[in-house]
Amino acid sequence: MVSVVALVELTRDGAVLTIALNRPEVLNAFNAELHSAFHAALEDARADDVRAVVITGAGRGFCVGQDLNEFQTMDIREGLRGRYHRNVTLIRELRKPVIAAVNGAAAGAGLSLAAACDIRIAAEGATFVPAFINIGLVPDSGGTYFVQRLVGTSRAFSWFVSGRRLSAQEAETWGVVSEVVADEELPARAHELAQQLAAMPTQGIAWTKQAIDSAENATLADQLELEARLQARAAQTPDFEEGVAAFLEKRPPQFTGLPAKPYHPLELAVDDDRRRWRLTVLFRYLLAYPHVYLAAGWLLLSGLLTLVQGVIILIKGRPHAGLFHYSERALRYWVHVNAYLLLVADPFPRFRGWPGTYPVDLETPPPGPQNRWKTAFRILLAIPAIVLASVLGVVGAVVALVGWFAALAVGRMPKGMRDLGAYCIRYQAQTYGYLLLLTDRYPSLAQRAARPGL
Ligand code: LHQ
Repeated sequence: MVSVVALVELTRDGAVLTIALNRPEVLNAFNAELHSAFHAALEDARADDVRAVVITGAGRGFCVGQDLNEFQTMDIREGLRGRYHRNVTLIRELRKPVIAAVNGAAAGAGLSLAAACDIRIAAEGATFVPAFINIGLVPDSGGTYFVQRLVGTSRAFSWFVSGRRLSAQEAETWGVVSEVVADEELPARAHELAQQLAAMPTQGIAWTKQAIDSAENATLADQLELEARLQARAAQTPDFEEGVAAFLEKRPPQFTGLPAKPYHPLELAVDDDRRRWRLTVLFRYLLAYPHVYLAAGWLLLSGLLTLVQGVIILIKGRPHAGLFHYSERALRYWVHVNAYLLLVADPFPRFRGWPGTYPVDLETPPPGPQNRWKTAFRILLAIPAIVLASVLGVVGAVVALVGWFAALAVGRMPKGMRDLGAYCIRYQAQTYGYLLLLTDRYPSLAQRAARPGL
């Protein structure tokens, strides 16, 4: 199936989505319109049934970065933030492998784009040009971040300041690309690789991506913890079950890429080991103070924006993706903060509500269609859930108070208390998520079975 979304050509084959930048007359240089179309395509790539993504260029170029004809009229800093940064971030956040099939010149921010992908394969005729310095600019769009990781500090510096055009063969020798194929074979090879990856356990790939991204700047202790947390989640997926069963039965596995089946689209993932640092337990309420205010303010703001979202859903039948992700992160941040406050987890939370950054995390669905009736009467419908969530809020606070003494005494949170605290947060999060129009599924008292051992 092929569809044309403005300046980006999308091709879908099974679980593989191919995104081809489509301004061949300027080697796919980015202008505002191409950025928007590319962003929309990356949003499409978030869909659960897309399990691998290929990014390539139409015509003889991959992407040559900023369209130099548009330069004069753009606010550079805002242009970078509003266009390039959000797309590069989205690629890193995609919970599936992203392959850059570099078919021709990758220059400037086009080189950064290729470097931001998980895997790069190149056509023999492809070239890699850190064009920035040639026009007196510095690398941007993550160029220094990703290229330094690929080739090392010294080589990255020499390359960037020389502006030298690298051939595909050189790029392979340097480790910029993992494979070089004949020009005419690139699309087929990229597709074959994407199909192979799409048939693998997608959740496991997503968490591998997350762990590798975090590795560079983590301490060994933190990285070991992250690996353990992610492994605990991976072991809950149907693909783990299938992988082990297939191995024991000596047959090839049939992976689905599905996450552990949630009872509810907004599910709490608890990967906490119940160890508590007594010092921060002692001052927990004080330490959590700034977070609590910020989380409440952010949720309130999201609540106001939900009025707009409600109108959008009533008109279009589905939420606006940007507003959805804003509220989603506000709610996730609230979950992290409450888990910290109620001693359901121990590390000091980060301020941004990013997924996978806290042992008690909120799993969320991608923005999907929602029932208009349930949207129109959401507040009325939610009243029983709000009452129950308030009761559970009090229960959680009482449990945390008792747990506070226990954690101070033994340096661990008793399992029952931790689980009950998590249960209260989970129901409250589902209620807020229902109110914030993240899902039209009613909050559920049933929850998926806890994994033994935690
Ligand atoms: C182009 C471009 C181009 C327009 C080729 N724009 N037309 C972002 C935002 C905000 C602030 C600052 O920074 C950034 C990041 C950046 O990306 S800055 C870096 C911008 N990119 C460049 O400086 C690359 C400029 N291009 C080149 O150096 C060459 O085109 C390379 C070496 C990539 C390829 O060379 P050739 O294979 O010889 O192709 P060509 O030069 O003949 O280009 C083909 C056509 O594409 C040509 O148009 P024409 O009408 O003459 O056929 C070029 O004008 C056009 N084109 N790059 N960035």
